[in-house]
Amino acid sequence: MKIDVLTLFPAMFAGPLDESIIKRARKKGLLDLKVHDLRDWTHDRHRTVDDRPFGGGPGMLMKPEPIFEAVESLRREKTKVILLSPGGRKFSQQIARELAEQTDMLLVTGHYEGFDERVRQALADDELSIGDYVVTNGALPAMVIIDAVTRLLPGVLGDDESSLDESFSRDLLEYPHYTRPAEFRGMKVPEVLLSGNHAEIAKWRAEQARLRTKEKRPDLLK
Ligand code: 4FV
Repeated sequence: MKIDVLTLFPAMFAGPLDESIIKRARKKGLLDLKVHDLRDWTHDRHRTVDDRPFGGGPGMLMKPEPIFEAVESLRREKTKVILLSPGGRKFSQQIARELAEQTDMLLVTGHYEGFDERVRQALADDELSIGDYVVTNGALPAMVIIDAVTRLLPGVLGDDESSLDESFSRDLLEYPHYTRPAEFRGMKVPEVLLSGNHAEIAKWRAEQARLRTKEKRPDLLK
């Protein structure tokens, strides 16, 4: 998969996407990630990307021109242009699975009070929000989406890492997990997990996932 990111903070991407599973996916060529500085598509001495809102009001807005020029120069035939903003579809594991089918994405990240509306109208194929709260810019939302999608790409997770039986894979929270020691500070691992009876273990795990979801996230059961 090819992912391009348009941002005012390219340095924020150094680190989180250079470790562990994502680093390995990039090395194996399963993810071709490029981060682009929006200011590279400005032409004035101050490399201006923002301006005051028409009609007044607090803060600044992202100007359309640099974003249009950047997207039009980075976009390829199959590119899905995705805007990151609080007004977008609420990102979820289902959407992560959906995006993992794509071959080519361009993530446009915001800053200040957001985008000039014409960016949304004329450029965006989709708009995503990572949640109902406001962050300082779209870099972290973009990294969350890149991480959640990349780990679903075939060949990224090794055998010992699986996305099959995890939270939200069946709209249920995960069952409780335990590892050695079988007893820790008087806290024992449930007997069934030590029984070797895989049918019983599977039944217990399914029951636990359902109970835990009912208790903590009943909205998922609807
Ligand atoms: C956001 C979110 C988000 C809004 C103003 C950046 C900020 C500034 N993006 N999911 N929640 N963006 O808060 O995606 O432009």
